[in-house]
Amino acid sequence: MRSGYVAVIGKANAGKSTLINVLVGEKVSIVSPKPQTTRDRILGVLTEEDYQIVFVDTPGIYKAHNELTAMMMRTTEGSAKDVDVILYVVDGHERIDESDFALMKKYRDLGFPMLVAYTKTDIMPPEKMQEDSLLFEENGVSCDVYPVSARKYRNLKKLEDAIVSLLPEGDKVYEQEIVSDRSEKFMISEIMREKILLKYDKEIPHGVAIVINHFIRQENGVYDINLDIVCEKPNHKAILIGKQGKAIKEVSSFARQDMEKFLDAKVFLTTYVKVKEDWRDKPGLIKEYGYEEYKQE
Ligand SMILES: Nc1nc2c(ncn2[C@@H]2O[C@H](COP(=O)(O)OP(=O)(O)O)[C@@H](O)[C@H]2O)c(=O)[nH]1
Ligand SMILES: [Mg+2]
Repeated sequence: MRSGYVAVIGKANAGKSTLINVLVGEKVSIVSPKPQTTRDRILGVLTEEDYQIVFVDTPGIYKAHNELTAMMMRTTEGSAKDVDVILYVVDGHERIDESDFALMKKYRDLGFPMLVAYTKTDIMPPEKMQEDSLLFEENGVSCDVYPVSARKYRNLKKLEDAIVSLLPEGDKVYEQEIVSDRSEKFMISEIMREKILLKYDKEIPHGVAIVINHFIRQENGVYDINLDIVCEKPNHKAILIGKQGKAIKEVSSFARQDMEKFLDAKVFLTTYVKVKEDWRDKPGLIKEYGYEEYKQE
């Protein structure tokens, strides 16, 4: 039996969370086309007969501009420390530049075995990959690069096998049926945030936190969920709600449908929009909304 932790690192939006969800086979981390979708360190666990891979999803790497994003960066840094393998994810359809290579080298130099997943190959011309492979050589990044597509399930088994070959011998850390270290309640708040990321633009989704007030399964099996959508400014609240509440109704309905799929049960969802001025710069509020910097014990 082989088992171990694999930190999934890369720039914002590279496709880290999508890749983990597909490899684990269940949604453990939300996904959107916007950077800063993932705010926490989230574990996604893949268990097979003779191996267990514990993927460590991270907020990724980008420039922090408030206390929340600064904390997210520290979480990415901290998560990359106590692992067995680093899986560096690059978005193949974007231009790969020096900063990518600098990051890859930085993580390689930490001394962990490293693999590169070169993802989104489904939306790029095949010749780009050849050009990029020269760039990898020129920049002295000599670790194995696996071209994959999470969306089209391309080459994933090869990547998985390569990861397993780098894991140490050892027993499982998690029980067979566990796919994440997070609670149902956490995933419910994340699903709400995902739908907000998909629907609203600019700073609005990045300034949103979700607070679950009630999460109760009634005797008839229906979940009664009541949550607050906390935003940063009164004008954000107006946009979130929309004309005659149209926008919030729509986004809540999308969220409810996904929650029902996730819980495999009917959901009765009520949402309220609240304002907490600039909460992303207030450590007390950041903590109250459930965000904590990951630190090794
Ligand atoms: N076409 C395509 N899009 C992808 C693939 N993987 C991720 N994406 C998209 O890339 C965006 C960012 O993905 P996400 O997993 O949230 O990136 P993260 O910030 O690195 O975790 C989302 O819109 C995904 O749907 C892929 O293999 N192919
Ligand atoms: Mg992510």
